[in-house]
Amino acid sequence: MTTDYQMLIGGEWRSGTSKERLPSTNPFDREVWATIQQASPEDVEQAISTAREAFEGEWKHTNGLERARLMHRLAELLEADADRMARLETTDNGKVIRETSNQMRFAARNYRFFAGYADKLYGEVIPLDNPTIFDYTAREPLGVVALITAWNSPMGLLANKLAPALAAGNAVVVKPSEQASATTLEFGRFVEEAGFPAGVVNIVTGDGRVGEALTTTPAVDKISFTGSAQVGSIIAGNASKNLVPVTLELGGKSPNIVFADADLDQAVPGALAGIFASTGQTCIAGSRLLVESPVYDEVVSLIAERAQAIRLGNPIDPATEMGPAANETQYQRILEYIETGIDEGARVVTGGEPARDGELKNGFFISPTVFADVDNHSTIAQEEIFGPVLSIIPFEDEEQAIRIANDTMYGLASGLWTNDLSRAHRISRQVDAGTVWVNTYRTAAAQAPFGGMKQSGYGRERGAHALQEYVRIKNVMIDFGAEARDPFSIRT
Ligand code: TXE
Repeated sequence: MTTDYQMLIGGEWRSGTSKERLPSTNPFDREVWATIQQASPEDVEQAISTAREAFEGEWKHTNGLERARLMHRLAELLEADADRMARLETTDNGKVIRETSNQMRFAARNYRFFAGYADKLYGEVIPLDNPTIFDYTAREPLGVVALITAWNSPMGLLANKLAPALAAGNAVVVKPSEQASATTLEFGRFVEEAGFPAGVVNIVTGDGRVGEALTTTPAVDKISFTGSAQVGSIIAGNASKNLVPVTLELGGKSPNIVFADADLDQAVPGALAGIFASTGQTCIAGSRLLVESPVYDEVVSLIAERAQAIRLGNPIDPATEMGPAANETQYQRILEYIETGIDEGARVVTGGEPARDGELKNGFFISPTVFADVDNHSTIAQEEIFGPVLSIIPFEDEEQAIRIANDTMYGLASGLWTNDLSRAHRISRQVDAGTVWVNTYRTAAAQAPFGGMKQSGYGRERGAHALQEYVRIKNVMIDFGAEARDPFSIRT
């Protein structure tokens, strides 16, 4: 029996007016287990206009303390149901349960973090040259915000956007990826149960056409998107026609740099976490491993040995370490990149093919793949594969490491393994990446800002900086001097 999910528009669960449905496939067994609605342009328009009504109505007058209370309640509901939600997400996108379980709790943590800001959106009092003018700033919500997410971490990506958007007092229309919409829709139930006014959070589903309808209209005040650089660029182009501001969290080709002085007992698991966690389907994947020549051979063989020992299996089993690719398109795409790597002359150290043994036979499984002696200018070192495929690249010294690290169009994350404190500081400042991890990788915190440089996007998520993406600044000047002014000269 398949579940037929509906959409949340204006506080009501509805089918789409087009009657079109899209299947949700479990990537472990390729069974269609649910269907989602393909929203029509009219459905999207309706969602935007109910969000507008909700914003202009009750929500605009809901104070920060009440918004915080609702957000804490939302976090509580998610925490209480985290195990079920994790199983659902694992069924939908194939991420291993140990990862989705943590992600649910981390998502809840983010709602709590931003709830703390809801009643602390202070402005500033600014002293001017003119002592009779009282000047202050106010941070106001933008209005209606469109939030578009990808399939790899639906609930995590949503929290990055929805938590600061609600804390700042906006109403939203959410569109999850057509490849994994279930948890976002279930989360809509928590929104209702928490007591948010109807229409503050709307959820529409469907493919890129729905995203397009949401991002080509002047009726939204802001767009926040996580997905590919290609679609990010289309959205920024469309939004620019209406001068709608955009926050973009796009892909990466992140360098993970191992120096010869590093503690390899930490660096090797760090490198594995960077590329094989979540089957490499994360924007922060450390997909290029740069290794200093004195330890190059040792690191290559340690990584190969550990990669071969990774336990592939049903992602719903807590013992499984790596699950399948999330969908057929992604599976084919990863295999094509592996072919390209081989054709371009990189050395396959391990993997390089689908994994089909035993219970893996029906899933989109690919063996953990390690390429060594990769040329940084080759396709597999430049393009985001979004799969369990590591490119290892040797380097001779710091200067060359930085040059290689920065030689891609992306700039999302980076890792650095060294016991030399000065070098850690030096390199951290020279790498073009929104996040630098030193002696750790894939570590996240609600308080720390996250986002890209170069074609990895712009704007920041998480941390206090994220609030800035969802407010507008107003400056107010009040003249309390009694004197009449010269109307023909600017007053300073
Ligand atoms: O992403 P898309 P896909 C990268 C990764 C992956 C590739 C493709 O390399 O292999 O992107 O994944 C909506 N206007 N990342 O195809 O197409 C779409 O419905 C507006 C990196 O899933 O970018 C979905 O909700 N919206 C990334 C969302 O955009 C449109 C995470 C993302 O889809 C649209 C995922 C349009 N014209 C993939 N077309 C990361 N930053 O972590 C599609 N969408």
